[in-house]
Amino acid sequence: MRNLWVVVTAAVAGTGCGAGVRGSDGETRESAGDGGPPIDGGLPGDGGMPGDGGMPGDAGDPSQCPPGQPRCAGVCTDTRSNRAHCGRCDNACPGDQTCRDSTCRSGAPPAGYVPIAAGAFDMGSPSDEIGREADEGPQRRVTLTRALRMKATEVTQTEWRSLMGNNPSSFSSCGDDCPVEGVSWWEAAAYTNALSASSGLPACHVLEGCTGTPGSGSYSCSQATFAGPGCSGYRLPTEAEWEYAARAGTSGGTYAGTSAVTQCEQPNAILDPIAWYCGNAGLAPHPVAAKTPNAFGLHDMLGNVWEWCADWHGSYPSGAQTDPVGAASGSRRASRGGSWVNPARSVRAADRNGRAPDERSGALGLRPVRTGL
Ligand SMILES: [Ca+2]
Ligand SMILES: [Ca+2]
Repeated sequence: MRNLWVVVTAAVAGTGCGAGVRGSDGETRESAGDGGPPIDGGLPGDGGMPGDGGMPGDAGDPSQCPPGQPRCAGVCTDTRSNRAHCGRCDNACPGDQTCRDSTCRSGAPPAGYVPIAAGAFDMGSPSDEIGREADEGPQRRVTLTRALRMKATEVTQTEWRSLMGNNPSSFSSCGDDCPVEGVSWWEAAAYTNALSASSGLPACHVLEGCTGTPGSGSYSCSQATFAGPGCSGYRLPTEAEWEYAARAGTSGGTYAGTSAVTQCEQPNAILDPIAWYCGNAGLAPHPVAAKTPNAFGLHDMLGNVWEWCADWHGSYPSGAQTDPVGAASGSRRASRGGSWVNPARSVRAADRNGRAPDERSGALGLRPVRTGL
């Protein structure tokens, strides 16, 4: 891992604007990162509503329950609102969730996260989009059936440190409000699991065979199982969720339009207001949230640092999909959005990159999501 990191760092230092390193998969490795603006500081844990907790009380004659109230653990239970038996007897709501209308729901929304309604969009890019690469197609209709909350900014160095106790960032001198980077996919997934644990929520990325400490530079695992977008804890977004969020209802190269140029040309009227990339970042990440957010209130979805997604990086199927979670297996994990070192062609909503899960880069960080509003 260390060797990989060194290689990546060297590549970043040596390539400069627009340059790339050809990866083993033939895709240009957009090896670098960039940074973003500041902060919402606080930990996302939502502290939570206590829920109704109480037992449903006994309904008198033990052989008779009111209509619509099954007997759970021997007690007639209104499963529409009982958080220990929500919707059915064997469904207990986790941590800070309550049961409303037979469904476990989040209590107070986590600070620093923005709501994103369920919906449908055209995922990928049309064949004539400027800067397009083959893995962005075929463009197809994707429906997301679950509302989400997504962190408004990349996870900052302060946020990582306060939860994980270290700072793996190679640009630590950038400051507390700069995005954490230098994290492998395993470490990004472990961070979201730690967030979930801090809120009493289940781990959404079940990691096995792990050694080392996340953020230490040597953490790695042998296997990860994704609990899927129905998981109630914090997690990495799927590629579909990430792109849906990045587009925020738009269909061009970026949420501010499509850049007419593909490299680091300056000025760039499309990218300069919204993204740190090779044309304006000075070969370094920047504090999060300094650039104009998209219509969902998300900063630095494009540029600053790449963001790990839950999916394996694989080929898109043709035909419409609902709640896709990517390829069933693979060797590289998806990352999205481009970074401080990348050219304009990589700083697009549809652009994809794949990296080995052990890879670390000063241009690669993360942004968690959580299902439900
Ligand atoms: Ca980013
Ligand atoms: Ca790409």
